[in-house]
Amino acid sequence: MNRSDFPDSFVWGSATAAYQIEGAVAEDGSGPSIWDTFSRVPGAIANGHTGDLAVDHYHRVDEDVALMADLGLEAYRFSIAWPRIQPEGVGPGNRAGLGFYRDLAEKLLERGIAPWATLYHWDLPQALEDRGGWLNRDTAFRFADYAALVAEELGDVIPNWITLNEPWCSAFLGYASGVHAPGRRVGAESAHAAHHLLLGHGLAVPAIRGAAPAARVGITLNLYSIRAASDGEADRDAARRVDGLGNRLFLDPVLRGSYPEDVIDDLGQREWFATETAATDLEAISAPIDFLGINYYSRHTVRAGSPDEPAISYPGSEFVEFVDTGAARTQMGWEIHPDGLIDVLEMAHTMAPELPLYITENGSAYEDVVGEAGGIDDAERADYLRDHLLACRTAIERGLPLAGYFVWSLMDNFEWAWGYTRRFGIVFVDYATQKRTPKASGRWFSRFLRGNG
Ligand code: IFM
Repeated sequence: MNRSDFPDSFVWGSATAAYQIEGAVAEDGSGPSIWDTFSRVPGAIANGHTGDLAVDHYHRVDEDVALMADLGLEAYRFSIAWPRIQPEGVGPGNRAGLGFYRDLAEKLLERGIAPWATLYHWDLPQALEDRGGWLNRDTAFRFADYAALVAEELGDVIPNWITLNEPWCSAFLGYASGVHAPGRRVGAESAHAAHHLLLGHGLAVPAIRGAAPAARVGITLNLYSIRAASDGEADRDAARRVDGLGNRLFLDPVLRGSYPEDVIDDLGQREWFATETAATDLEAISAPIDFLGINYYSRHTVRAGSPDEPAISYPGSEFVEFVDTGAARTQMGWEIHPDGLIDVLEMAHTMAPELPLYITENGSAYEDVVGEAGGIDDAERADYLRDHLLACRTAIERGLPLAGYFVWSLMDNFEWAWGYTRRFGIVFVDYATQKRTPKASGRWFSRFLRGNG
C-alpha cells in the first residue's frame, strides 16, 4: 500500500480534543466544564486523574504544531472548548479563548496544515449543566449561539467545522450509564439528551454558514459495525437494538429527517418524541451538511441476553450481550475488525449517496513500553493503522466517497474515565516531563505520508 493508491485530494490528518490535551482549565478566563466537575467525583476517573494539566497543549502550541509538520500531517482536527469561549455558556466571547484558537489555526495554516475544528467534544460549560444540561432543550439554542459566535470570529482561518463529536457518547455515557460527565443516570430519558444534541447540531449548521459563508460543515458520529451472533430471531433482534441505538438513532434524523420508530419504541419514548420532535425539529436536524465524519474503532457481535440479568446499561438494549468472538482486541478490549470500517461507510453512503465521508477518528490503545534507547516500538498500533488504511483503500476501490482519514490520536492524552491509563497517541507523552516522542507507529505513518510507507 502506498499513499499514491489514494486520491491526491485525500485529506490526511490526526485528531485530538480540548479537554484531553489542553490543560489550563482555569486560565485566561476559561470557565468550568462538566469534566472539571466530574473528574473530581471520587471514583469517577481511574486513579483520580483530571484534565487540569493534560498534556499542557495550551502552553505548547508551537511545539505541537511543529511536531505535526515534522510528521507530515496535512490536516489537524482539534476541538474548541466551549467554556474557554463562553465561561458561563452564554454571552460575549472571551477574547483570550478566541485568541488561543486563532493563534493555533494561524500556526497550522503557516505550516500548510488544514484546521478542522470540532465545536463540541463533550466539555459543556458547567453553568449550562446546572440548568439541566442536554436534557434541557434550551441548551440546543445556546449551542447554536456559541457556534455562530465562534464561526463569526474564526471563520476566516478555519475552513472545516464539525458541530458535535459522537453525540451518542454525550447522551448515553453522560446521562444513561453515567460513566462520563455529567455522570447522570436518567434511563430512557437520556434519549431526550440525544434529541437536544441533534437539535443543537441542526441549528448550528445554518448559524455557522450565516457567520462564515465559505465554511464546510458536518457532524461526527461514532458508528459500529454490528452483527448478530446467530441467525436466530432473538439474536437478530439484539443486533437490531444495538444498531438502532448506536447508529440509526443518529444517522436517520441527520441524513433522512426522521427517527427510527423501532428505536423510539424500544426506548418507550413514543409520546415524548411525538410532541417534542415536531416537524420543525427534524427539519432543523436534517439541515444539509457538507460531509459526514465517522469515528470507527470496532465491531460488535451481539446476542440476546437473559431478561433477569441486564448486561448493558443502555436503555432499550438492557438484555443484549456482547459476544467475545476470540478476535484480537486492543487494550480497551475493543475487537479489531478493519473491514467494519467499510461496513459503516456503506451504511452512511446508502442513506446519503452524494455525501463525502471522512474517517474523523480511528486508532488504538496499547500498553506502550519505552525501550532502553528511549524509543517506543508499538508494532501493534502500526499494524492496526495499516490494516485500517487498507480498509480505507478497499472502500475507495469499491466506489465509496471516502475523502479523508484522521488518526486518533496525535499524542497520548486524557482518555476520559480511564484517565491517563490508556494511550492512543502515535506520539508518546512522558507525563512527568511532557516530552513528546514519536512512536514507531507515528514514524511509520509519517513515512507513509511522505510516500515511503
Ligand atoms: O478518546 C476518545 C475520543 O475523545 C472520542 N472517540 C473515541 C476516543 C477513544 O476512546
